[in-house]
Amino acid sequence: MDSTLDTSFALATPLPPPSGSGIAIVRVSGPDAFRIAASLIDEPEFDPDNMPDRTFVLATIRHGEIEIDRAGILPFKGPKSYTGEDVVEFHIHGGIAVIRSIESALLASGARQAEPGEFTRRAFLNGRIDLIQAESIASLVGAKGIAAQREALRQRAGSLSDKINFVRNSLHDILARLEVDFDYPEERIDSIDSSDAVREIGKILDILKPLLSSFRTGNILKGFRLAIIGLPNVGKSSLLNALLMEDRAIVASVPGTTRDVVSASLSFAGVPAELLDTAGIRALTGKLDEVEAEGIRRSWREVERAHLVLIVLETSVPIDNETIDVVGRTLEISGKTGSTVLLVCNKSDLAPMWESDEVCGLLKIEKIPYVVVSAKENTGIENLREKVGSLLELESDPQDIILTETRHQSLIAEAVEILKRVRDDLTNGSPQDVAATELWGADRTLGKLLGEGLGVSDLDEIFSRFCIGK
Ligand SMILES: Nc1nc2c(ncn2[C@@H]2O[C@H](COP(=O)(O)OP(=O)(O)OP(=O)(O)O)[C@@H](O)[C@H]2O)c(=O)[nH]1
Ligand SMILES: [Mg+2]
Repeated sequence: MDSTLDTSFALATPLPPPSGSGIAIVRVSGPDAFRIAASLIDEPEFDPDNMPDRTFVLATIRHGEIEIDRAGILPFKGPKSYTGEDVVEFHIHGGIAVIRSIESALLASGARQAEPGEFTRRAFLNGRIDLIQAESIASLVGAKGIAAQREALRQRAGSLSDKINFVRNSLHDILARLEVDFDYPEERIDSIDSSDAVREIGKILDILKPLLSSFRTGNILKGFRLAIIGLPNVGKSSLLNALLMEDRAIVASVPGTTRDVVSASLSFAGVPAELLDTAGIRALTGKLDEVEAEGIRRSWREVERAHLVLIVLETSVPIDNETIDVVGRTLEISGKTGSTVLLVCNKSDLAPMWESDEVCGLLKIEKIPYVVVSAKENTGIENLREKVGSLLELESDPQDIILTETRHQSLIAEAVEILKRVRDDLTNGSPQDVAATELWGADRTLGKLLGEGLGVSDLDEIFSRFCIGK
C-alpha cells in the first residue's frame, strides 16, 4: 500500500446472504472522500463543510442517470475520524445489487477498492493509533469470548502501549545518565555508576518478565482445548455431559463405550473452550481390538494438544498400576507441552476406597490440584468449573496486562534477552558505552511493538490478517 494515501473504499459489513440484509455499510476514506460522496448524492446537497460533523443525513444516491439507493450518509471530518482522514459512510440497503452499484460508482468516481485492514493501517500511518492499538482492533473483531474482547478493548485504550512507553522512558533515563558519564566524564552530577544502572535495568526486567509470562494466558483467552482422559468406565463421558448440561456423549456401564474423540464447545468465564471426551485408556496389549487401540492413540493425541487435561479417577475402586501409569504419562506430556493437569476424583456418591487428599501420595506424584465430583449426581461440577478458571487464570485482574500477540511476545523476549545481557556485562565491569549501544538496541526492539522502524512488508504482514473494510 502506498503511504501517500489516495481515496479508497470497502464494504465494512459482510457480504449479505442471497436474501439480502437490512443494511450494508460502505466506508470511503481519503482526501477525496467528501468530493466523491458529494458527486454521488443527488439531494439534499452534501456539504460537510457547512453541516455539523458526524451528522447522519438521508439522501438519494445517484450515479449519472442511475438511481442507486435512498440511504443514510454519515461524514466524519479528518483528522477526528477513524482513519484520521475525511471519511464517509454510506448506510445503504443490504442487497447485492445495491452494494455492487455503489461500488462501481465509487470506482468510476476515482476511489479504489481498499485492501484488508487498510482503514486501520491508515489510522496507524496517520498517527491516530500506534501499532499495538491497531492490532487490538483485529483482536477485538476476531474475539470469540468476552475475556478476549475485554483484553482487546484494554489494549485499544492503550494499556500495553502505555506500559511499553513507560519502560522506554526508563531506558532513556538510564541512557541519558550513562551518556553524560562518557561524554562529560568530569561532570558527574547526573551520571550513573554501573551498579545503579544494573539496579535500574533490574526494575525494567521486573516489569517485562511478568508481561512475557502473561502470554500463556493471552493465548488461552482466545480459546483453549480441554481433554478429559482416564481409564475406561471412570465417568469421562458422564463428566462431559455434566459440564455441558446435556446428554452429548453415550454413557454406559460397559468399559470401552467411547471409542472416538467426542468434542463439544463450552465457555469458561467468558473464554471459549473445546471439550474433548476420549476413549478410556488401557494398556495396548494383544487384547485390544483395532478400533479401541486407535481410540486410545487418539486419546493421547488429545493430551498432547490440550491446554488443560482433566484426569478422571474413580475413588470407589482401589488405585491400580494402570491409573498410576496414565497419570504419570500425562504429567510427562504436560511437562513438555506446558499444559495444566487437574485430577478429577469422580463417583464421590459411592463409598470411597481412598481419601481424595491422599491421591497424589497414592499416585506417587508431587501434589497437583484436584477436585471431587460426582458426574452422575451432578455435585462438585460448579467447583470444577471454578477450578478450571483459576488454574488457567481466566479471570485476570483488570490492572494486569496480558500479551495476546506472538509478535509482541517475541519482541519483548528479544528486549529481555538484551537487557539481561547488559545487566550481566555491567556487573562484570564491561564499559558503559558498550552497554549504552546495547540498550539503544533494546529500545529499538520495543519501539517496533508500537510500529516504529517497521518496513512496508512488515506492515503488509501484520495487516493481512485484518478483514476487508476494517
Ligand atoms: N455412581 C456413579 N456412577 C457414575 C458416575 N459417573 C459415571 N458413572 C457411571 O459409570 C459408568 C461409566 O460411565 P461413562 O461416563 O460411560 O464412563 P467413561 O469413562 O466415559 O467410560 P468409557 O467411555 O468406557 O471409557 C456408567 O454406568 C455411569 O453411569 C458417578 O459420579 N457416580
Ligand atoms: Mg466414555
